Amino acid sequence: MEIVILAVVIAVVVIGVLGGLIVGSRRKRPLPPAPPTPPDITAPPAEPHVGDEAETPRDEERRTIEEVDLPDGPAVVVVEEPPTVEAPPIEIPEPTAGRLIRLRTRLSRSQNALGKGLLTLLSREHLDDETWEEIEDTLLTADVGVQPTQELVERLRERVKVLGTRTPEELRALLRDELLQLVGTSMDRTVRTEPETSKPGIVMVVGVNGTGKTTTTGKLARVLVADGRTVVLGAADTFRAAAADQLQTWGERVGAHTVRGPEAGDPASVAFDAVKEGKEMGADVVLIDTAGRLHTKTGLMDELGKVKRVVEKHAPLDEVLLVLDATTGQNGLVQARVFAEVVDISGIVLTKLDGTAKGGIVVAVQRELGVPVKLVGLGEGADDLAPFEPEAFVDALIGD
Ligand SMILES: Nc1nc2c(ncn2[C@@H]2O[C@H](COP(=O)(O)OP(=O)(O)OP(=O)(O)O)[C@@H](O)[C@H]2O)c(=O)[nH]1
Ligand SMILES: [Mg+2]
Repeated sequence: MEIVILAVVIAVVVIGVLGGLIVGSRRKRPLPPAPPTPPDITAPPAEPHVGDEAETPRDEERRTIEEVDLPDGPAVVVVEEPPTVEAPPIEIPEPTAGRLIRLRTRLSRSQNALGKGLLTLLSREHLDDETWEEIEDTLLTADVGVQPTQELVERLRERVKVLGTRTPEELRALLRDELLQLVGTSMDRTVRTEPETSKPGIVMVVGVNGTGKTTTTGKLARVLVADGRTVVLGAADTFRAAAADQLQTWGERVGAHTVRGPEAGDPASVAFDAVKEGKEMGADVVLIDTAGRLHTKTGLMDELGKVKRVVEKHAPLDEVLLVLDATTGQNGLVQARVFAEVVDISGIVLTKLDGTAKGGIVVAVQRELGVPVKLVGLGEGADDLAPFEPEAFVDALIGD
């Protein structure tokens, strides 16, 4: 009997020691981060992340079955390491040459609606009045505008008649030629940013809200930096603090300094200071982002006129870029006219051409303002702003 009791005692001790060893070896694992106190019951269950424990750590305090939460109880909250804040590295933007060619697939909507549509219609065996009307409709739907559409159709009719029988290659060449003539190849489309001995190049960016002014200013800064220029940004949109932050973020990415003023401050004085600092720093170019809306009752146009006049106390503006959202089509033209009356626009930036089938707006807006499209926005990416090249644009429209 005593032997039996002794054997049982020995067995218990051995099991105990072994169990202790196993638990002890598990304890060597690093402790999971402490859960926050108290747990937020309203919070949704934490999503598992890569590297998370698939099960509850074994070495947490043992709980009796009554204490264990049912599945709908508070979830185990895993506290993630706070991100360490580091200064972002300065980015090297992509070279600007050939960007429109690189981004040509972004014009696919316009290509399908305009280029391919026209080629298909022109390839019909009999080009009767009805077909010519369809060609006209295609151009109008793509926002080419009434006058340019009529001109194009007239010229095409004439040339097709002279041509007689037509091969697809001949038709493509004909259409390319006519579209190119409509877009225009003789205008100077360089964005004038050349610094002079005593002053940086000064560019002001204007347009109604949401068209893409700040984004364009940021992208343009990258274009210039890629070309080896030094840039100062002027945050003359004082309508909301976030606007200056947005611009500054763009600047920081390429190491460009941003001059900003107090929220709801005077935009003209911020613009003035930006040029002053640009001069003092010996920067090559100062880019001034403006507001599409204002705090004051003064009209936006009066305010922009004032910004321009105040900046011109330093030196004349080299470039006033009007940013137009291509997706707003003909409505954009009405705005464009108003801006053109107040500040002498020297170039147009057509943004969001990636999101529309209305690529014909390039033609319409140039006609309307007599000012060339100099840059086109083809996406939200940092380097999705391209110098406008008529040949590359028309080639993208009619496809390879
Ligand atoms: N798809 C696409 N989106 C663009 C393009 N350009 C700008 N955007 C987007 O348009 C939105 C508005 O751009 P912003 O630059 O803030 O416009 P803004 O004119 O400065 O607006 P306000 O400061 O409110 O007057 C942003 O979400 C941009 O990412 C473009 O070329 N393509
Ligand atoms: Mg803005």
